[in-house]
Parts: sequence; C-alpha cells; structure tokens
Amino acid sequence: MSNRLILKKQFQSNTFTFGVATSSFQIEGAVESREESIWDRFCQQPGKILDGSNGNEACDHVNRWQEDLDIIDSLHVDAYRFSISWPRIIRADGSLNQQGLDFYLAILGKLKAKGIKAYVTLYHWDLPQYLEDEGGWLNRDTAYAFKQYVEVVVKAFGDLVYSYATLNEPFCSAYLGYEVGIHAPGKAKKEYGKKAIHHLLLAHGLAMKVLRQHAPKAESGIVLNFTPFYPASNSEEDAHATRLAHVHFNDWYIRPILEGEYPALIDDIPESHRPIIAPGDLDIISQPIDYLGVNYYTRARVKSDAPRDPILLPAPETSEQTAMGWEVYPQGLTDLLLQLERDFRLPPIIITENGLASDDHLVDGEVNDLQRIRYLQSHMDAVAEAMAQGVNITGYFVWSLLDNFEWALGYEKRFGIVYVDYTTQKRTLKNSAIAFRNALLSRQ
Ligand code: IFM
Repeated sequence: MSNRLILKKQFQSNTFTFGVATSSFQIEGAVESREESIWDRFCQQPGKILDGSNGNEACDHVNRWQEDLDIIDSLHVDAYRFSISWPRIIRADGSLNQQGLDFYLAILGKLKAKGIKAYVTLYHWDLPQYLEDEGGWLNRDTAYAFKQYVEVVVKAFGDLVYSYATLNEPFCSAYLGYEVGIHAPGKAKKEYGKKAIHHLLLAHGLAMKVLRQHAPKAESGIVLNFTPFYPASNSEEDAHATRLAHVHFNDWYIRPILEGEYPALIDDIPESHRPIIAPGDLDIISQPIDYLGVNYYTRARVKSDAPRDPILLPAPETSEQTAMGWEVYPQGLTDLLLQLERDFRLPPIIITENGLASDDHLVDGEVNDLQRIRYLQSHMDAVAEAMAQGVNITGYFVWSLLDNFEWALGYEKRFGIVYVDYTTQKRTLKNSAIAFRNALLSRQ
C-alpha cells in the first residue's frame, strides 16, 4: 500500500492554496483565561460527552502555540485556518480581554513572519455562555453582539489576516445545538432549529458588512458543511425524501446567502417553526461573498418514512468506513461540487475541511495512518475531477492539524495528521502529515 500522496496537475499552480485547519475550543485549553463558553457548560452535564471529557486542557495550544506553528511551517502548507474564541475576546461586562486579543495577535505575527497565510474563522461554535443565558442564537440580539465582537477583532488584526470566515458550519450550531440538542447548548425542540439559523445567518451578513468596511483587502466568506444525499432505492418515495433531505440540510443554509431567499418549503413548515424575518434581513444575509468554504466528510443515503421526516441510513455494511462510522465516499465530493455549480452562480470554492478520524496508534515513534493517506488522496482526486469539469476551486484544507476534542465524542476520535499524546502533550507527525508535506514539496 502506498504511503505517498500525489497531487494532480490541477493542484500544481501556485495560486492553489493548501492548508491545515483547527478550531479554538478543540485545541486551546486555558479556559481560566477566558469567559465560559456554551461548550464548557455542556461538557459539565453528565452523559453529554462520550468519554466524559471537556476542553479544559485540550491540546494545550495556548501554551504550545509556538511549537504548533513550527509544525505547520514544517509541513510547507500555504495557509493555516484557525478560529477565534469569542469568550477569549469579549468579557461578560462587554469589556475587551486584551490578553486574549494579544494571544491571537502573536499567532498572526508569527504566521506572517513565516509567510503562512492566516485564514481566520470568527465563530466555530464556542458562544460565550453569558449570551446563551440571554437566549443564545434564539435571540436576535446575539447577531448584533457578534457584529460588535467582529468589529473589535477585525480592527485589531489589521492586515495580518488573509481571509476571514464569518461562521463555521452554522448547520451544526443551529440544528445540532438547538433542534436535536446533541451539541451545546443542548436545546432540543423542532421549532428552534430554523429560528436559530436565521439569527446565525443574520450574524454572518452583519459581520460581512464589518469586514468590508474594516478589512477590505481580506477575502471574506462563510464555511458551510454539506452532505450529498442519494436515494436508498429507485422508488419515487425515496427520491422525494432525498430531495427533502437536501432542502433541509443543505439548501436551507446556502440559498439565503447566494440567492437572498429561503427554500420554498419555508411556506409549508408549521408557522411556529418559522423564524421572524425582519424587512431587509435577507438583503443583509445575501451580500456578495468572496468565496464559499465547503466542508465535506461523507454522503448519506435516504429512505422515505412518509409522513415522517426522511430517514438517513447508516453507512452500507460493505462500505469502507472511518472511525466515525462514516462511509468513505469521495465521489460524493465531486457530485456535491458539480451540483452546487449547477444550482448557483458560485463564488470561488475553497474546501475548508476534509479528513477522517481513524484508530491511530503510536508504535515505535511512528503512526502509520494509511487509511488517512488513502482518504486524502481519493478526496483530493475528487476535487481535481470537479475542477476538470469546470468548478472554480482555489484551496484545500485538511481537517485537522492535530488530534483534538471531537465535540460530543471527546478525545477518542483522532482527526489529526499530527498525533497528540494527551498525557504528555507530545506531538508526533503521522505518516499522513509526512506524505502531505512531501506532496507539497513536490510542487514546482
Ligand atoms: O471536528 C469537526 C469540526 O469542528 C467541524 N467540522 C467537522 C469536524 C469533524 O467532525
């Protein structure tokens, strides 16, 4: 089995950006030097996190960021995508936590010194708990609080940031956090999901305005996660259920941004589930973005269970699966990109996350994560295929740089290309990191 990664010709141009990605809560630790976030509170509730863990130490990145940036540098990537912890910046009384801001300024300074582009995500799920206490994303005011926080950050960061993402995967914040409750803040009501997403999208739009004003040179956009859906059979019922799943899980998040409207289905959902859309909201939400970030991991097959919601089937038993139980399905990424291209007038696309969790072990100083190398190869090839068919894709980021806190699943699912020993915090490049580095070095 090959432990090499080979870059197709589409990736050889020096305008294509390769990077690695992380997020604040998943790696930082040092919770005592910031405000409480909804994930700190959620982790305290028994049974919410599979291994009973929390983000208190995580990868201790706040203390080891210099070493982590040296690792990133050693990989020869063009860019590093990371997120800012809102509760590390704005205190509960509204004042600025200068120490928190300085932490990110130091990271940005070092990235600049090393010639690595900073891709900054402004919100990757760690809402300050003091805002959740006021209703969190169910409260329209949270969108305006986000705008204020973004203004503080963007003014302070000046031209150190190459690219901003307003939000990462608002689907997860809204649906997992407020509709089904398996993510923080753990609220679970069918009527909450679509209300929360409206406020998140409004926050995105308000932040875009701030970015245009204070960081006009930065490339600014949003990162969405997508699941391509396929019918479980040839029946018309399953085809219909598949279309429905696509509308609820994909279209609902992208259409307001690119077209300034919710899917027509909004008129069919119960009134009590609908958000209050104030005049002008959709104009704010749909202002132009410089790029669309696409996160892709797997596909889903859909079976009708009318009149109930479509059923998403587990990965077929015969399929190759990751440690998450997710089917390895690179064709889904090509299909998804081509479908987006057919459905919308797209800005340039960046694959802002792609990768897998595997059962990695450190043996004699080596982590031989062959499945990850295969996965990265097949998915990069899938991206190249979409590019060959005309989709404008300008970057690809591996999720993740480090093994880290995988939300409700704790630390057992290892997504990193760098292995983290959580007892010693020692980092070890997995063979996938070495393969990625060698592939990047092979570029002209
Ligand atoms: O770890 C997450 C990340 O925070 C958001 N996208 C999916 C990843 C894997 O589940």
